[in-house]
Amino acid sequence: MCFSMTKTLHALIFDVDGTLADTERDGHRVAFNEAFVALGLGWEWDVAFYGELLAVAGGRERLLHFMQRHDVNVPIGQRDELVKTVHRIKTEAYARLMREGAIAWRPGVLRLLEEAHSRGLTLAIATTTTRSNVDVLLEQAPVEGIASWFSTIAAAEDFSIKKPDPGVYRCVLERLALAGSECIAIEDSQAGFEAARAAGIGTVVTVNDYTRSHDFTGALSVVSDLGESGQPARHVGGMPLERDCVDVQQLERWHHLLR
Ligand code: XBP
Ligand code: MG
Repeated sequence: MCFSMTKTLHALIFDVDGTLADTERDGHRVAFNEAFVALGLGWEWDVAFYGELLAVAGGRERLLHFMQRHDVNVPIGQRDELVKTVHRIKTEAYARLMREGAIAWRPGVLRLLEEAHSRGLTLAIATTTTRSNVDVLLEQAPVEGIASWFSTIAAAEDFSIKKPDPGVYRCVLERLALAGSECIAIEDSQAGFEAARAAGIGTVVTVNDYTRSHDFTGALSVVSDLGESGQPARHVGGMPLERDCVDVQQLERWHHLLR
């Protein structure tokens, strides 16, 4: 008889921005631009330029980086205060955009969450965004009570250094009392993938327009999205996709093959 020490898959840990929904281009970017207008700053971040700024995780950090790298007429001593003001207005604008239904959930996310929840897998969120942004997204989900499905949500307020630092994933693992090897992370960006990997968590990546050129070497699998019935996911890299959609059985198989 053969005994093995293979670990069971216990939890799925989801990133938010770019993974649950394409919030960056039509959500965060638009909200920043609204704040710039409200404050008469005369700045506008277009879609391509915002893609470059996404190299810096976190809205406040991104804005400070922008001011440091570009010829903006704001004295250095006033920048931290301006970042706070812009971010407050931006966060309000983001919530309004979400309530207006500006952003749809990405294909297959709600399907996979429903399946995983019904099969008793632990669900969690690990994001660098502000907690209220997560709450408003979950409130707007077309599935009642979805927020209660998540055993823990770690957001910007819960750790000090943002992705690719593994702090947010370590925070989730500690709260769940699980090892990285018992979980799979679902991410969309290189920074997110590196954060999960550094916490010892195998990662499935769903790329988007901002992240498809990122380096995901070492990810369990890289796919176009999680796939819906009639709208199959496309395999991009890593372990092969053996069905039309990324479902719990496929995740368990990738997780098993990793060990
Ligand atoms: C993505 C981010 C976020 C948002 C902005 O995080 O970098 O910071 O762009 O949100 P993730 P805030 O993909 O890890 O969810 O302005 O609230 O920081
Ligand atoms: Mg992301």
